[in-house]
Amino acid sequence: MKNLLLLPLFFAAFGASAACKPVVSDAVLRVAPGGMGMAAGYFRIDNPCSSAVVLNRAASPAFRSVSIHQTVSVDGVSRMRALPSMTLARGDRALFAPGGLHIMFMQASRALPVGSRVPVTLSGPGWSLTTSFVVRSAASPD
Ligand SMILES: [Cu+2]
Repeated sequence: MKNLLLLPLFFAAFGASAACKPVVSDAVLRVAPGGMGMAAGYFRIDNPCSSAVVLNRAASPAFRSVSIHQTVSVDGVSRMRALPSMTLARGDRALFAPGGLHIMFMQASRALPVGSRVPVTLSGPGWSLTTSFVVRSAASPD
């Protein structure tokens, strides 16, 4: 009986270890119109871990170039710039959404029909996570 009571404590401790990963949800990939092989990735990322996590790499077998981008407004003109890394504080979350943070996909190596899924690996020091991104057209409202 004593051992059974200790089990949840063990898992709680394990969840807070260095192997803890952020959680990605609502991942979509919006393909730019015109067949230029470009797309933007949007999702929500939560850090349930007991320490900060750093995201500094994104990759996908469906694209030759993948990077973390941020859209910023400079003198009223919105521009995209590459973001070498982003840090999520303990318990924090970030939204990758149009007009802000996004994953920039370029040079698609295969067709990307709407509704299909593309694996994307996000990673940082000490963690790596592969998520299925659902392909949407850039014009779709959701
Ligand atoms: Cu971009």
